[in-house]
Amino acid sequence: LQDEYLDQWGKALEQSPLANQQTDVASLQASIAYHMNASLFRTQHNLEKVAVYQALAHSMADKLLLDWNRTQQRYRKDNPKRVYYLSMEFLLGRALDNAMLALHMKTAYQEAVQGLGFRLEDLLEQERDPALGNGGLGRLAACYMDAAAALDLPMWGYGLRYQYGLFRQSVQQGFQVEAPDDWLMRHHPWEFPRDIKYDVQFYGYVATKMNDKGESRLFWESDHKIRAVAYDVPVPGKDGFCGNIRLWASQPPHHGGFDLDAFNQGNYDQSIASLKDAFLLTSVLYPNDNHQAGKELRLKQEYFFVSASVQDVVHRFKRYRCPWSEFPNKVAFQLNDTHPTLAIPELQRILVDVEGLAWDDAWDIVTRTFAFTNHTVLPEALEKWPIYVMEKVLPRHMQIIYDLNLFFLQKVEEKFPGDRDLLNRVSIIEEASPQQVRMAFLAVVGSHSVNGVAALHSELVVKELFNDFSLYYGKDKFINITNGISPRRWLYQANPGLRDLITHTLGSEDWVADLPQLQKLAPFADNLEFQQQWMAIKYANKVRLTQWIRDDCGLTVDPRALFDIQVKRMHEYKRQFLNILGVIHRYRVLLQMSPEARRRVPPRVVIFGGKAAPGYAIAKLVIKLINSVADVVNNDPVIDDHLKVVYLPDYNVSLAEKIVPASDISQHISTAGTEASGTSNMKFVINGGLILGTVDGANIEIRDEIGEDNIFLFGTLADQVADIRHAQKYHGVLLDANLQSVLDAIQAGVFGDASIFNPLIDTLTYGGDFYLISEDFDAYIKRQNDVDALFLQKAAWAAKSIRCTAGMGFFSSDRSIGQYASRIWKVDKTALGNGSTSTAD
Ligand code: B1H
Repeated sequence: LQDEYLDQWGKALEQSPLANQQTDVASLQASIAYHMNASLFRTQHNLEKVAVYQALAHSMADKLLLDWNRTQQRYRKDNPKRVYYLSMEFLLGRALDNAMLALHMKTAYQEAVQGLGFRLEDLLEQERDPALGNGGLGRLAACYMDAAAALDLPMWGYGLRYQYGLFRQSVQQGFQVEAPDDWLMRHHPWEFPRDIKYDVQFYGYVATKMNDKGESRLFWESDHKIRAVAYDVPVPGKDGFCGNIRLWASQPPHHGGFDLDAFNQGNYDQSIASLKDAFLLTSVLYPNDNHQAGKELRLKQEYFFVSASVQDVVHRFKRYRCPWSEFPNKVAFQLNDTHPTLAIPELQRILVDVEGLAWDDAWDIVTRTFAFTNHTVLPEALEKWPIYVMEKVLPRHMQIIYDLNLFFLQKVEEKFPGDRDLLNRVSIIEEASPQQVRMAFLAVVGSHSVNGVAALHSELVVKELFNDFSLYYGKDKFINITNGISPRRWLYQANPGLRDLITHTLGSEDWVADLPQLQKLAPFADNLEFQQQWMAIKYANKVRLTQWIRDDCGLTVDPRALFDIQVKRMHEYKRQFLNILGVIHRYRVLLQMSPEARRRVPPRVVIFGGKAAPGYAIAKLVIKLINSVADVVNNDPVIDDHLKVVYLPDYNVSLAEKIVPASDISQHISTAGTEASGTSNMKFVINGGLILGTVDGANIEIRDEIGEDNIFLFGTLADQVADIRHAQKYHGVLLDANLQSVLDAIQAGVFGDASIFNPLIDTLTYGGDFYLISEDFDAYIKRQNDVDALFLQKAAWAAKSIRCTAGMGFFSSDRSIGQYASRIWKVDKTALGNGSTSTAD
């Protein structure tokens, strides 16, 4: 467009309602009423809460859109180095509350909707929680996008727009029942479809062809194409900054997927066959946490996602007509685990086959562009793809991987001559039957930096997963960046009571952007009046949770009891089984006590929540056991209020926002060395909840920050686990005596039909107690008794609670993202506000 017209567009926008949004209550009401009529095509004569929520969301989104456009326009002009966070999962949670708080408009909107006859709290509950992730890995991606937006860092997220998110869970007869999460069935005002499309191909064959320069090149051709279309999701930042997540949806490539010829011949199924293919591709998120299912459709999802994203980034890069050698100075790709690793051979393919670069030049660009975050050392979670599947779905990529591997192994051979065993160990191709591509090795070889997500985990990554690689590349390539959480969502938004007390005490809200300031709360830890205010907020949060428990489970619990919470995906390594076995032990001990003795034990409410992967039978059986125990304990008149067991169905981000601020104790009790980091541990502690945990993942750094006295740690250490397992193999498992009586009770039918629990009990005996439940049982029970004892000392408990929050400054996602920016991406966040970038570390 010529400059004069550009100017005219600018002026027109300035005159538009979008640029002239007022934030007084009457204007906000006007904007809500406008959207009710114009965007939703409804009137006030037929109103449901959900419609008012949608109108309100539109009104709020208008304000974000303006920021979005301004921010992205600035990047386009300044062309800074950009970061692309590639993740198969973004567990964003609800958007409206978050956006209103980020733009400081919640109070005004509250008043506005009140004047229109609604309570803001009720409207916020109308929003469906977009569940485009499984657990910690997906939520981390969301916290990182939030931090980048808050820091004005030019980072985009790329992901998939699954038609169905993580399944919705209900409990029937104590068993988990799954239903599809049809989150898009209702209009969702927080995504913006774009006219941006790329075709992605699968299958086909590789041929030799001449390119424009008369050189012979390999080309990958296929008739099987699916189109990726972009949906943008705004990420509210600070001071008018707004980030972006671009999610790809699959569509048929041409003519909307309709085959008119087939239709005319009466082949109706055939006429819409490609439509079905395209619909299926991004229809559903695979519901596995820390487990690879290895389905061909998943591989196609992964490639679809990275191909569209890489095409989009290459397209953006070419707009500026920079030489290819500049690519790593303008682009950083961060791989959120191995799921997007195909981006590495994909970029190599585009550079060599399509853009005509020499192999080595292309590879140099690729390896300077990619960095890889590993999130797990569990063998069942490490992605491997059979070569016969790869060759069929992605024939050219398979060739490229073979070549990369060959050149890599040649270099290893040069450095360590004659070590065939080593070559076998580091080969990207695993010589098993069938042969497999080790995606984690491909990610290491194609990246300039590899990081783990907590100190212990990063140590295990170097020592165990990638030991040979660290010898070859040197230690510097392998670093640690400890996970962080968004203080905005997990304290500011989720716990308004505590937020206000902190702000009042510290004199301003500056702590949100500078979390180490929380340390200034420490001097108040022993102040009685402050303790009372602090615990009153905790109590109010517990009351709020009891209401949810009543509504969701029909169970009444006493908010004065000790709230003991374990909410996370159901997995054997996370040991919810240990927790419920401990509950049974407590139940039996309470039954044996005199009424006087019982009254000296603080009453407890033990709360569980979390989904099991639909195919994970043992994890589902633990859910059943929890519910069976709850049935018995909650209805035992002798026990009365001394112990209650709650299983909250359909645990998700918005439920977490209600649960986390209400904990006295939360449990993070994975077998040492198995939980890479954990992030809910951080969320609980920052909200003044104490934790009972193992010496694992980020628990260790939390202890280091808040002090040994303010955390209940127990159990086997990571470096002892292998020996214990080894010993079990030879001598079998000698069950702890208390644990044995707990198992006896289950098998005697105290909690209903015992036979269904046999497979669960077998995991402790047959083949060894792999997760060391028996080994850790006694230490666990003793630590629980310490918790009881402390809970009776109100002031001592309150002081520890305050010290917990005070010590959590390190765990802001802003700190994590700052470290990624300086150590890996080489973008300097402080230089970005005025549009420039720096490559200095
Ligand atoms: C984590 C996963 C994961 N690690 C495979 N790995 C998946 C692996 O769909 N899959 O195939 C999905 C998820 N998730 C978690 O990442 C760790 O268990 C946590 O300890 C960690 O806090 C979190 C974020 O780093």
